[in-house]
Amino acid sequence: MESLNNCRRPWSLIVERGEDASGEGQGEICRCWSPGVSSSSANMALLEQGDNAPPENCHRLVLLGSSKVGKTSIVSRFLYNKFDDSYTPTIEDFHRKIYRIKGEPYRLDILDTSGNHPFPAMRRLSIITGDLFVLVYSIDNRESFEEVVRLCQQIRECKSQCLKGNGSNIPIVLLGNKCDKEKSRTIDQTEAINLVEQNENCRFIETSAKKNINIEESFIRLFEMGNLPVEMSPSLHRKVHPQYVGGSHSSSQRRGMSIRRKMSDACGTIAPNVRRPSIRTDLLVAQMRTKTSKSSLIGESREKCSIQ
Ligand SMILES: Nc1nc2c(ncn2[C@@H]2O[C@H](COP(=O)(O)OP(=O)(O)OP(=O)(O)O)[C@@H](O)[C@H]2O)c(=O)[nH]1
Ligand SMILES: [Mg+2]
Repeated sequence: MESLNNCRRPWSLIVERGEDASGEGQGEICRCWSPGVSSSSANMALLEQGDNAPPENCHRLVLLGSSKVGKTSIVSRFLYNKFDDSYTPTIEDFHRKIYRIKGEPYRLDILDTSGNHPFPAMRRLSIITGDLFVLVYSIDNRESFEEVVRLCQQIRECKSQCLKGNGSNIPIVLLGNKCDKEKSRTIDQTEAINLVEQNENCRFIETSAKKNINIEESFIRLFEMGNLPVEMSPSLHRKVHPQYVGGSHSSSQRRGMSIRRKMSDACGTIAPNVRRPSIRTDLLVAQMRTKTSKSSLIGESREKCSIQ
């Protein structure tokens, strides 16, 4: 991290966690710190706003798929615009991004699950608590495609039980990842298209986390399907340090921005050191949503949404 004294531009002093130091970072990263700005009540912390986001603005996105298909790499590309060639198995990773869009706070939680799913009950809990789903297979791995077929089915069944028939509306994007490995392709696009055609509110996109192909597009598509603001996408909001919402852009910064982003007041930050809510909290939230969705069938929903 740059030291305070060595830095020429005061607004660039704060390095957002996970920023790509190699310069590969996704366009402009906006630091809203400036010498005169303090964390006064007028300049309310973005993180606090996120904590107070109304339930309808809080969403959980869950990534599911076989091991090594690239789930973690997709999240890393989306949040940090980074890619790592090495492989570290995930047990479960939880990320939180807080936004302020058109003056309103939003919270996006991202649950990156394990492809090995050693605990089926955990996977079922992930499905119960998810609002939006990213199913990932690798275009060079047939078994991983068969797994997304099963997952699609499992999500629909599980959500239909919990939401009393509304499960088919849950937004799902199916990602055929590693499309940079065309020579090793074993899954034809038509197979994936057939699968999404059998499912309502389901879209298919081929991606490469490695080459950064269609990653942002996939998330934008998912946000649109879930009626979430598309400004949640990395190139459509300013990235700010967690503590600050205010601050201004330098004219050189504004020149580098896309017109769409100049027009938008949206900003967002990755919340540092966030812990996954406890299973009890997850279950309570799921139960609350079940109640809201079909208050007349509470008892039955509770019974059927059990974790097996
Ligand atoms: N060629 C290529 N390799 C990729 C791509 N995405 C991920 N990888 C590589 O594939 C391996 C597995 O990626 P991960 O993102 O860790 O896979 P995962 O699905 O999270 O795996 P689990 O955590 O075990 O479930 C890593 O070595 C990545 O570098 C891609 O788009 N193209
Ligand atoms: Mg992983």
